[in-house]
Amino acid sequence: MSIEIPAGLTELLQGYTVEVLRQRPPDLVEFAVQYFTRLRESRIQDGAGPGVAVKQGGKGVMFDGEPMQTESNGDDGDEDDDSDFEPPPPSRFNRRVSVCAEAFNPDDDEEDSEPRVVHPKTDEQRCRLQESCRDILLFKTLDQEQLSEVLDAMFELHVQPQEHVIDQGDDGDNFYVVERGVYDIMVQKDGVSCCVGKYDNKGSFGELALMYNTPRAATIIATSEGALWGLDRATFRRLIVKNNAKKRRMYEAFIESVPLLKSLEVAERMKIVDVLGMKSFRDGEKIIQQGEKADCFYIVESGDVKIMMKSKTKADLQDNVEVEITRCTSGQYFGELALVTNKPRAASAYAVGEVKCLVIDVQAFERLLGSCKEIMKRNITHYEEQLVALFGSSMDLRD
Ligand code: 1OR
Ligand code: 1OR
Repeated sequence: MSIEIPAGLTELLQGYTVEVLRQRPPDLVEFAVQYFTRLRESRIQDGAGPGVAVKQGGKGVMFDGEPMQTESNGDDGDEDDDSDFEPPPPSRFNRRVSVCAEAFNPDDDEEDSEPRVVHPKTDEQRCRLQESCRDILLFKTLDQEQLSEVLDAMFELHVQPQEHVIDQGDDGDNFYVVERGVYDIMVQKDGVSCCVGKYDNKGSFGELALMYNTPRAATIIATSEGALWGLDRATFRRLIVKNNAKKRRMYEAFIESVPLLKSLEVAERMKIVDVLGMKSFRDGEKIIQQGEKADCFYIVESGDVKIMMKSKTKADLQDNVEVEITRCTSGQYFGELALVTNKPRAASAYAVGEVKCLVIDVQAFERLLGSCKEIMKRNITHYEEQLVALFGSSMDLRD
């Protein structure tokens, strides 16, 4: 008996498998529905007859990539593929109609020939944009050229109190950087909407749906008048997602070796890599200031970090004397205490020699490091013991 494999079956299943491996969707069946629906649509559009409407591209079978914003440029059908072009201003929070399992081969350079999205800006706008993006971790690992492409593509938006910038469950259209304003993060659980955090005049959101092709995971509501910078989905995927593939290669081995993260699954560790930023510090540079509000967490990649605390004794306080309490070296973390306790930074941190740190913002910390918190809390208990030993006081670091 011989079994005949229908023509195209292998490529068809291979295409789906490659996409699953690339995008790691949470629900394989749901993803299959999206993938094959998109495949059928692209076949109809191409006027292709029966067969497999997938394109052999780069290192795998790929869907045709999503067209960039030219799509909405209906009457302007003859753009030159290599030239920069100015897309029409994006409609305000226009929602995408459907989630599609668009392919992205991060190692494929083909997309470099796609037209760039450019929203012209005045010098004053550019200054504000640069200032808003200074601490955006997702941009920290881009090279100069990629960063300027991102900044060129960003567009300004103004929001009013109670305006929903993102609604949970929608498809992802843009990534947003906060210039000013306060935004509540609402997550619906069992039909009840809870505020799980906020962006207070800084930060960024909306990366998850664009990175993983998933519905929006939270609702973001402006609680004040505010200003945002948006980055369209196509540019985000072309530059940030491509860069994430590089980040995974660079940090995979290191992240695997970090004791704190040992208890996580590989996929969870990779999600940390996707959102982390890298910061370098010169010898003696202050990384954390005791008493300040905290918005991120650090893992030492190389170099040493000195943790210094202002002494509790009255005489020392007057002189503002800082005492070295410990050092962190490669693979160790610091800056978790304020995030776990919701208190100001308990100590200052300084670079000893050249230091490189991986940085994770507070929202990603909350979202991704939940299962590591127990380990951190155990270690915080040691801080408290040491505090008593060093200063003879039993200040409770958690209050
Ligand atoms: P997005 O594209 O899914 C909503 O659209 C955005 O809210 C999301 O990307 C994140 O950028 C942002 N869980 C999920 N998304 C969050 C969260 C969050 N916080 C901010 N966003 N959690 C809160 C962590 C403080 C976990 C809640 C269970
Ligand atoms: P943070 O967010 O409060 C300062 O910012 C960081 O220093 C803190 O998180 C910890 O990660 C780190 N007490 C308080 N903070 C400490 C301590 C510490 N050690 C490291 N950090 N100790 C007791 C105080 C005398 C421990 C001494 C070994």
